[in-house]
Amino acid sequence: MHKKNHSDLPIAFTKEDFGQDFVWGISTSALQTEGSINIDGKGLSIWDEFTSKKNKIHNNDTHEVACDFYKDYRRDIELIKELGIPNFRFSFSWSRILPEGVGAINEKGLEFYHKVIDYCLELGIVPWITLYHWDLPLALEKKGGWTNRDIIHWFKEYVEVCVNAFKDKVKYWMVLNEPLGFTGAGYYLGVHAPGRKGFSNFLAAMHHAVLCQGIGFKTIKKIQPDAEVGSTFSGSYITPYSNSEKDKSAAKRIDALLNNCFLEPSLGLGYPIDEIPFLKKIKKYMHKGDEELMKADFDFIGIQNYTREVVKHSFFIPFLKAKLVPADKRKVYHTLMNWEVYPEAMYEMIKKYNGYKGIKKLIITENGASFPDELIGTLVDDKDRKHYLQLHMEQVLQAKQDGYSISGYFVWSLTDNFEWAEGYRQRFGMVYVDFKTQERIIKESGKWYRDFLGSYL
Ligand code: IFM
Repeated sequence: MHKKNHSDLPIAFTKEDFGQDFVWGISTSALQTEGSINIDGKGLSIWDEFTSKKNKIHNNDTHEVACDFYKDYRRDIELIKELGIPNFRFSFSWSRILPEGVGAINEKGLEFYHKVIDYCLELGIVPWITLYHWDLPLALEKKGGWTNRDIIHWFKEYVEVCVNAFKDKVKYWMVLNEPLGFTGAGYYLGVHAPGRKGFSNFLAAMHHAVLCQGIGFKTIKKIQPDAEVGSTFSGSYITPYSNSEKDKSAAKRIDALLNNCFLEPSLGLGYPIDEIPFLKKIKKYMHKGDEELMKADFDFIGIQNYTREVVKHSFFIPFLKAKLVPADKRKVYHTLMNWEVYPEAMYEMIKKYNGYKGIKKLIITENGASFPDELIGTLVDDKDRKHYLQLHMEQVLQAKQDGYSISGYFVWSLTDNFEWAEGYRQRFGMVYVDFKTQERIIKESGKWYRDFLGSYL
């Protein structure tokens, strides 16, 4: 990792600069934090099976305990309170609520989320719920998972159960977390659960995820018309490696694939087939009336930006003819994930999504960084992360001051947690977790965020 030479930056902005109504928060997910993967009636998820296989996860780490949030959710909600963060975004585990994905409800699962939400509300913290953050019930994967069109019925049933159970307590719902992530890594590259590969799996999964976005939105609104419903998308700023026409057109294709494929159909724009012609193969999975089902008049769109990607033409990559040039190869400052630290990407993404007419409200639902944190005595002096967050928030503010609409910002993440195939080596938290003892230590970045937010709670 190239070191950035930064001292403590005197930041030139305050929370007030973002305006009274700006939403500040922190994000986590069920699978990455809860642990307790098969107790109290929970069914297995695709990740429970995937992590039990050898050499799928760095160091063969598993999420069996993770942050032990299931057993001690109070500890982390109290930390949110201590940090003065007014909004907490977390997800429900589908297989904790419906162990077989459909059918019998596990009352203990619902009871757990009632306790979590009640405790948030008691401490004055607003819960923001993601319905699907990558942990499909294993029973459904056995029937084809996201590649089986029946998922539109399974998902609808799950959404109905959740919204009926929590409509009196939850106002903010997000349908999916980063659909490109779970379809791309899980069904195309095979590096995430369920470990399937191939282009047809990917296209089928993509189309069904897009349908679920639309159906999920409409289902929530039908049950709870006054809910604020959104969905979240990964958004990386894309630039060409050189000024050559080939690199420029490769960058356009990657931009369409990474940033537009899941969002544009929900806005009624269909798939970006003009930009990526091979996407027309997705029509094979489309039924009459799907264009309408895919639409969702979201109240807000969540953008999850971490970096930019630099794209080069590549003759050898099938269909796309494009590849990403990793940050270390470009010798630029990067995080432990090998993601370039490029704060202007945040500005560019806000600008890009402001260009869509159909977007009503834009919120940064994730931004954060993994660095090799060191616990020295009782201190984790994570200057790099603090600096990263400040620079990105500065870009959010700049975009807002330049007239782009942007209404909120959530940090990923509260605690260090299970970073999917990377296991525990990637620490994104503002709170350090000793995974042997479950001890928590607020990092310097967390203390800075607390001071920045002031006395919200
Ligand atoms: O940890 C993930 C999260 O689950 C989805 N967005 C990106 C984060 C960092 O990789």
